[in-house]
Amino acid sequence: LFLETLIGHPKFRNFDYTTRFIDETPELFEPPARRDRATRLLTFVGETAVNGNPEVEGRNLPGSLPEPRLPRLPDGAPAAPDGTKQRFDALGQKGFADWMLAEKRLLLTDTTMRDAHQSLLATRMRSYDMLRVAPHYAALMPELFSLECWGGATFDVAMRFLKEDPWERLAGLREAVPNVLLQMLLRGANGVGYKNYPDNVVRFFVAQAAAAGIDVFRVFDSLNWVENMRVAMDAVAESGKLCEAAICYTGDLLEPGSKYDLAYYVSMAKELEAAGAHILGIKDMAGVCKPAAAGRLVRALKDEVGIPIHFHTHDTSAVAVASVLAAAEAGVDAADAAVDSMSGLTSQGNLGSISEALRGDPRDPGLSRPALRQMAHYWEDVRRYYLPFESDMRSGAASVFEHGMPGGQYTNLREQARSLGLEKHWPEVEAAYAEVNRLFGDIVKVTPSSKVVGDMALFMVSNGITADDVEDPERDIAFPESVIELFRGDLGQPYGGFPEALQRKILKGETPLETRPGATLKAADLEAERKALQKELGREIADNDLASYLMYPAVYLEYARHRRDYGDVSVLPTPLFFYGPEDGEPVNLELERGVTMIINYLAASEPDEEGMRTVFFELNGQPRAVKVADRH
Ligand code: 3PY
Ligand code: ZN
Repeated sequence: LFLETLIGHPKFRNFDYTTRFIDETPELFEPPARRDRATRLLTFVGETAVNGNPEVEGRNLPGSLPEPRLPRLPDGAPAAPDGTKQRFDALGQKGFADWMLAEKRLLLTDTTMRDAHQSLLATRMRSYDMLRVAPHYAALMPELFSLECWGGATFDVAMRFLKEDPWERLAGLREAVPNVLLQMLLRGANGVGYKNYPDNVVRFFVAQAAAAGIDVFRVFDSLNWVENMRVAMDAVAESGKLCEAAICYTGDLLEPGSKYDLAYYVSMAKELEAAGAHILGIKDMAGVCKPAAAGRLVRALKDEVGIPIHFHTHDTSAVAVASVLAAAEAGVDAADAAVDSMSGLTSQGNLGSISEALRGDPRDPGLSRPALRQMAHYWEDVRRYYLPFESDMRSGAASVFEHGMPGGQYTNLREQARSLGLEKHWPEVEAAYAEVNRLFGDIVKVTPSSKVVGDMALFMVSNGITADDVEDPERDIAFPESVIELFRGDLGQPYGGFPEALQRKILKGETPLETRPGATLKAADLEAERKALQKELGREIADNDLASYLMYPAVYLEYARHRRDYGDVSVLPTPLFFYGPEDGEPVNLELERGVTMIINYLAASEPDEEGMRTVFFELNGQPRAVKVADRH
């Protein structure tokens, strides 16, 4: 049958020609490491043609995917007019912070390339779609304060699921956007991971990120424990970049008797200022900072601290734009938003709408209306590629004021619940999340503490365990490992401490840590780690690779093996990467600047006795084939 398909194909009417090329391409049968770059990529494409990309298996798939509408670059306009990057380079840390304070405009950060897709699309946005539009940002949006484009969950997901190098993404963005500050989210002592790392690993990571192009580091701690932020904050300050230290907003400061009240936030903000922050972040990761609370908080902080303030919120309840406008009214210096078509729901408030709401106002952010519109078109088209990762949420939901789940966690936890067969029990999971928060003593919930609360909520719902059972000293419970670690102090100390009775029950006699974990974690021997990795992979290990490995050893090794076998798959357009090739639709790939190749998928054979299929392509007009194991 496959011969018929092949012979029938217009490109392959000459049968001699097709048989000869198999003899002429012995590299097909060589081990992956020795294959040339084109063959490795073709093997990956062949894999998706035969087996599909496991990342989208069993999910909703999009229909036809037209080319995205890229913004138009006006003829003769500068490619990158001076922006905040040039200003920062000229003024330095303190001078730049003073400029922010003096600036009338509301400065806006676009989170589309980090938090927006982390919160809407399970962090699956590929570098390809970011790098394509990056030069348009440089040309058309130089008035932005920053592009949040790195850190948070993107680091892990890039390697684990997208099989691409987060450092190459950053280098590409830096090169394409030389005029706007690039911003990342750093989880303090947890780096871009889910646990506390040794101090020297955190320092090493920050130094690499600064060298690779990050200008603004938003640093937070998942329990708002300033002690756990200092190492990262110092490392940022020493790197010469901007340290934006964030207080994580939780609960409702307007509610009488709230554990996290105005005095709490003001005191934490002063600690962060004294610890050397250049900018103060208000990180409302769940989107529970109501407009009136945002106004009150910003006014109080403007009175009490002397550094600029940057407000971050989520639109989970649909109130984000109102909160941003209230913060702007109260004098906040900068705020976060996402391009229209990537805003709303668990993402940030709408960049275009915030800009319009303030047009003509003294706080007008000064962004170009046509540029915003074109960006919205681009991301609208690109978003369709990621349909399999969309959550089922249709509207904002005020239930967030009860559970307080971070926007970046909501869709992930929902997905986890689905995989455990608990989709129908989602309202119970939300309720359990709120119960667990109460049991844990009303803690700050943001990565990784939010993950622990989520683990416990799923554990309770799937095992039918109630809050009373958890608190009952007579009832033995096999707590999830992450819960034991939290109560052991592995993530640090929560404000007000852990509830003692529950801590005793969870730790079963083990003594909890009360000091900063980084103070006792053994320093990593960086050069020994590098040597071991070099041996394992049989190649030189650069600082960036080492930093990835130190954050995620197993994920990095798996990624490195994928890269060795298939090459740099980030050059593949997203539809090809997720959904495989379309018959007779040549695809133009840019392997690196000036090096392109055109691949045209033709056909795949039936499996042979060993279950291998031969996949036939044209590569730059020449026939090529690769062998792929059929996994079905
Ligand atoms: C992250 O840490 O990834 C977050 O987005 C927290 O809000
Ligand atoms: Zn966020």
